[in-house]
Amino acid sequence: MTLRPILIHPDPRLKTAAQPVAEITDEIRRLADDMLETMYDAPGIGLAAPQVGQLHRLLVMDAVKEEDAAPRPMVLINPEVTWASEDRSVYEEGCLSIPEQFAEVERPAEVEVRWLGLDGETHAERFEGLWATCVQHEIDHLDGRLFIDYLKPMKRQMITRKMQKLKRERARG
Ligand code: K1U
Ligand code: ZN
Repeated sequence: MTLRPILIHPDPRLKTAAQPVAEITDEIRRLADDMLETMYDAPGIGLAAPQVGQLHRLLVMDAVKEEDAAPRPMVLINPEVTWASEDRSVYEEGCLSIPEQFAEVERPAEVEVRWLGLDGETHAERFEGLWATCVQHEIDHLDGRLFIDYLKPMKRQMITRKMQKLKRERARG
């Protein structure tokens, strides 16, 4: 397994809708393994393929909160939200592509999602709490949408400028 560099906003690949995965190949299996390792290393609770520069509809997540609970690494290929609750919840979101910036985002409190697993089977599950927030945040990445797109333009612009500065500093070393 290999750690993959995470793209930092602004980057055109983070604004591009990803393509469905047509076949589960060794390349896709390797990408999923690398993304899980990259997510745990970051650390994060989710990661979408465009964040590592791969425009495939694939995401990984593990939103287990309890420190002593067993991890639950999940790989979702071609995920689709099939139902969303009318109830909404607000969570202070972060993003590994927008380091150290957090903002409240309102989303459906519960969603049902259908996806293809690495086993080639179709899976479906209802998510709530942090899992629901995370899976919606990651599916947004697959559609080229970032959590800052839900914010007022001034706040979004302020965060984007901070990220441009961060990228300039990182490039200088
Ligand atoms: O997609 C990403 O950039 C990953 C992102 C997912 C996410 C976080 C919060 C709400 C919705 C989606 C992160 O994982 S940011 C890091 C983070 O939230 C975290 C890191 C360590 C422990 C707990 C949380
Ligand atoms: Zn993100």
